[in-house]
Amino acid sequence: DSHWSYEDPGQWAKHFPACSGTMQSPININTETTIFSPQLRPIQLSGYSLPASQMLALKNNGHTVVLKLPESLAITGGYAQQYRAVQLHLHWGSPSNPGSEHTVDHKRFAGELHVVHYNTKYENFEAAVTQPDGLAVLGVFLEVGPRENPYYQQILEHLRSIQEEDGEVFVPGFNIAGLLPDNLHLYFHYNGSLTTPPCLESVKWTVFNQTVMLSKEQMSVLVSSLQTDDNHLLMNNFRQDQSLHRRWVLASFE
Ligand code: BO1
Ligand code: ZN
Repeated sequence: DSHWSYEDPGQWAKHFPACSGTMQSPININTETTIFSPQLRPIQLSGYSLPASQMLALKNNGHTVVLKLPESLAITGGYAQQYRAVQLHLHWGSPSNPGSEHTVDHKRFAGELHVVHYNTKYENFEAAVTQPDGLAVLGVFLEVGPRENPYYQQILEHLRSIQEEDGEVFVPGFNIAGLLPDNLHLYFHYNGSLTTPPCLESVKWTVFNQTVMLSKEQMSVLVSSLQTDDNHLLMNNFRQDQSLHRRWVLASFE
C-alpha cells in the first residue's frame, strides 16, 4: 500500500480501482446546495479524555502523522450506529499554501484533522472498511490564530523525533476532544470514501462547520517537520476535490 504518492494522484486508480468511483472524497461543500436535516443530532463523544499514563503511538507513515487511538474512544451520538475510534491524522499544505482536503465554497483551510472510527457491528477496522456503513470519519478544519493550541501541542512537540518515514514515538494521553471544535452540533454530513488509496467507499463523513485555531508557529512546525521516503519534506498531503455525482450534502443547521 505504499506505492502511491501525492505527486501522481492520476495513477492511484491503476492499482486501486475504487479511486475512480462515484462516491469519492474529499469534496467541495457548496453551502448554497446543502440540505438542512433537523434529525442530525449533535456528535457525542465518549472516552476521549485520556490519562497521561496511557501512552499512545505517534507515527510518521510517509503520508501523514498518525496517532493510534485506544478502542475505548467512541462516537455515541449523532450517527445511527456506534463507532469506535482507531486513529487520527492530519492533512496540510506548505509554508505558503493551505492544505485541507475538504473545501467550503472553494475555500481551502490551512489543514484538516481526521478522526477515524469503525462501526462496532463489524469485528474490526479491516472488516468494516469494505462496508458502505463501515467507517465514520470526523473532519475538522485548522486555521491560523493568535494563540498556541495546547491540545495540538501534545502532538506537534513530538514531530521532530519522528521526522523520518516510519519514525515512531510514544506520547502521553491527553484530552483528544480538545482537538475538536467546541461546537459539535454544527456539521455537514455525506457518504464518501477514504481520501487515500485504497479509496474504499465506506465512510460516513462528518465535517464540522466550526474550525480550530493553531498558532502560526504551530502550523509551521506541522508543515516542515516530517520527511517522506525520499527524504523530501512531507507537504501538500491533500487530495483534490472529487465530483459529487448523485450525492447530496446534509447540514445539521440552517
Ligand atoms: S482518511 O481519513 O480518509 N484520510 C483515511 C485514509 C486512509 C486510511 C484511513 C483514513 N487508511 C487506513 C489503512 C489501514 C489502516 C487504517 C487505520 O487506515 O488503509 O491499513 O489500518 O490506521
Ligand atoms: Zn485523512
